[in-house]
Amino acid sequence: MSEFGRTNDESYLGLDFDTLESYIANEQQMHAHSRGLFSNILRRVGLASKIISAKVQRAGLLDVLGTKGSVNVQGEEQMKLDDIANEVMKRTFFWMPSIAGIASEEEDDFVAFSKKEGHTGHRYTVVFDPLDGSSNIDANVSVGTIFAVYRCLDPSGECSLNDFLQPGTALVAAGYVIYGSSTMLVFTTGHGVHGFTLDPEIGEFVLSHENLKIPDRCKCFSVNAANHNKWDEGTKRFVDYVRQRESERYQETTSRYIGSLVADFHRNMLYGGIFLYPKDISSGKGKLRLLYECAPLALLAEQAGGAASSGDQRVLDIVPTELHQRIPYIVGNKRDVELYERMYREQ
Ligand code: AHM
Repeated sequence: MSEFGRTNDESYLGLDFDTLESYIANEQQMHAHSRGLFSNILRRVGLASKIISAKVQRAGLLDVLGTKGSVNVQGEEQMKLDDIANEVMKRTFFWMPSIAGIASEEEDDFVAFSKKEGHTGHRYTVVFDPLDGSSNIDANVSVGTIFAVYRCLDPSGECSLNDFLQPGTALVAAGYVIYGSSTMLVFTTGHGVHGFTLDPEIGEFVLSHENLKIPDRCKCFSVNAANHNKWDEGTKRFVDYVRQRESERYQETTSRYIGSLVADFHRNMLYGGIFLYPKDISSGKGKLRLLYECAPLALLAEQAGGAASSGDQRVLDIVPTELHQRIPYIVGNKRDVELYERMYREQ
């Protein structure tokens, strides 16, 4: 019983906790000069993720699992869940006067929004992968949404490609939503990483992980081992070194790979570990996209005390040359990422 004569459960229901909304309000009060932009972006992302989460959970029932263009029993054309999530995210930001445009994994080109009448404030662009890992969805595997925010280079000008082709060091916010056994929103605005879990009973995101830090141990080792013969010698050496489990650091390491980036990243953030998607030596390219997958998660990793690298460069320093650019991606504990970089350089 608490001092109010309630059980712990009742205490939880008795508002002794922070919701996304109360957290945002507190943060805004603490920063007197805040114009509330991030507050609004986070509110909107919170709302969008509730909509996407509901769609993901009802995917089988809603009959949206088919591929685009396929027809359901009523003879209606089905929309892929990726496309639904993309529309939700696009419309989320379209209504915000401060957002100049978006770039999405599901759009060939960036989408510029027309200026809202009377809006004279600063303008931002948002990049996102609306439903990462969606090829796994038929098997009920966790999927996620990744997002990040850049400041427009010329706030009073038209939204252009260059507003998106900025390095991760220019990011002003980044985050992801994981649709798993529960739905969680995890984000950073450059002051630590905070995680909110959606309580379906009350329909609110509740602060569950304040100031997340990646534990300094390599519990989880995540790589698609079937690609072994496509890797460069440095990657092979690193992977073999970890798998031998001779060094003290890797004696308790276990192999974990879901094949859904947000889920792999989220687990490693909580347990400690390293995720690798190295380049394929025949194409010389990685698989994952710099702008809306690698850079946002790299900012979160660094804010949580970790690191992210392409092997020879810090991911946040890479200046994109195209919207859908792919890079080799190694992210996780700083010590493990640094060891990978050393072996990559020495090959
Ligand atoms: P996609 O853009 O085709 O959805 O691929 C992205 C996904 C990531 O979520 C995941 O980390 C990776 O592809 C897994 O790739 P693989 O199946 O080659 O291991």
